[in-house]
Amino acid sequence: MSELKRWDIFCKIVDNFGDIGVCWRLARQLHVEHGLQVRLRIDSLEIAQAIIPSINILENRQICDEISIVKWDEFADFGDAAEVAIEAFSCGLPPAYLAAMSRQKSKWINLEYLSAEPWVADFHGKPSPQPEYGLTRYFYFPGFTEATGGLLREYDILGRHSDESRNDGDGNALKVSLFCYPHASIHDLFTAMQANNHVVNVYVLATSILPQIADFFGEETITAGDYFSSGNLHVHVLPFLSQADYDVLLRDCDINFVRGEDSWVRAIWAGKPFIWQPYLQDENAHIKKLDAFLELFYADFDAKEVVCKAHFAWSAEHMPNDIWQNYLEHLPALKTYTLQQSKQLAKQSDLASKLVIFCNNI
Ligand code: TRH
Repeated sequence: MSELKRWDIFCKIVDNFGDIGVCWRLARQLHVEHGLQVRLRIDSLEIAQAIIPSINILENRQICDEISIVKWDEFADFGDAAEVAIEAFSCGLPPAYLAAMSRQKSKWINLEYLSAEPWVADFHGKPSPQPEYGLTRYFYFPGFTEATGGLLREYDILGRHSDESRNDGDGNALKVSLFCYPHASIHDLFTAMQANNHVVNVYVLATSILPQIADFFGEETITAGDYFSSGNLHVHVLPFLSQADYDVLLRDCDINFVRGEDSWVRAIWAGKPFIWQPYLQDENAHIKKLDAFLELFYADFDAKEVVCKAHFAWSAEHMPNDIWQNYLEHLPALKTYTLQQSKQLAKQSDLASKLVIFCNNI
């Protein structure tokens, strides 16, 4: 049980949905599984609404699913600081709030981005004194080993697998979900799928890739609910789902294309083969992240090269026919291996539980 009851999470939405996706998941888990009072301070309620549909964008203070949501802008009145302040992804805490933290002697955590790179274990938990405020800022690194801050995972995640299966006619057809960045070569992937022997149902989530999908099928625009087919490729355009419904889709598909941070972790918990596209970074830092993850996750997989080739091709904005075909040939073995890895990782303590212990100990 945590002695520290009041927690504030500060979230600045850089772009996309990863920042708020992670913060919302963490906020809910700290409340539901650890009984904490959580206040989530967000700079853009409009973008957050995609992840928290019950948000009223006109209300600066509100409660959604038992989490207090506060709009964070230059007019915000911070009042008292919480006992623990989580600064998500080095978003920077406002000076007025830091002054309140200083009076309150709050704990200050900087939640970092997830990476499987080995250096993470050395930096996780390191203090950085901030004499100006008489506080210490701690770096909290999520990660894939016990020496890191762990992965976000609800306590019952592996028990959520359902028997329900998405049925679109052909029971033998492969089911693939597609969530990727607009620079990915959807054209290559669809061309490979179209010509392949396997019938494929692709579930495209309505995001910024819709123009590329429209382009492939020679359409002006497309929208959620649309369906297109060509050769063995069948494309179903789905609306942007709730996090819970997206999890169901991931569990239900045979292969999941995921990206960024949170959908990547959810694909792991879904226990199904997946292809991860890291968020583009300067100096190819994202390729180092990809490499480190592939080395760690597929270390004991016989056909590791096949999976690596598919990942590197996808991140290099290609998906040649032969790479896709080869990937599919190893799908049964990959399915068994991915589930086994998912169960293995789930044996480690989860991020929220480790974070609570960490904060109570510093
Ligand atoms: O949106 P992202 O690309 O976010 C990225 C990364 O987090 C990256 O590390 C960060 O630097 C950058 O943003 C600013 O991908 P990610 O992390 O997978 O977040 C997507 C969230 O959206 C995740 O919580 C799952 C959720 N989601 C849904 O709820 N419904 C959907 O239909 C889909 C496709 C996603």
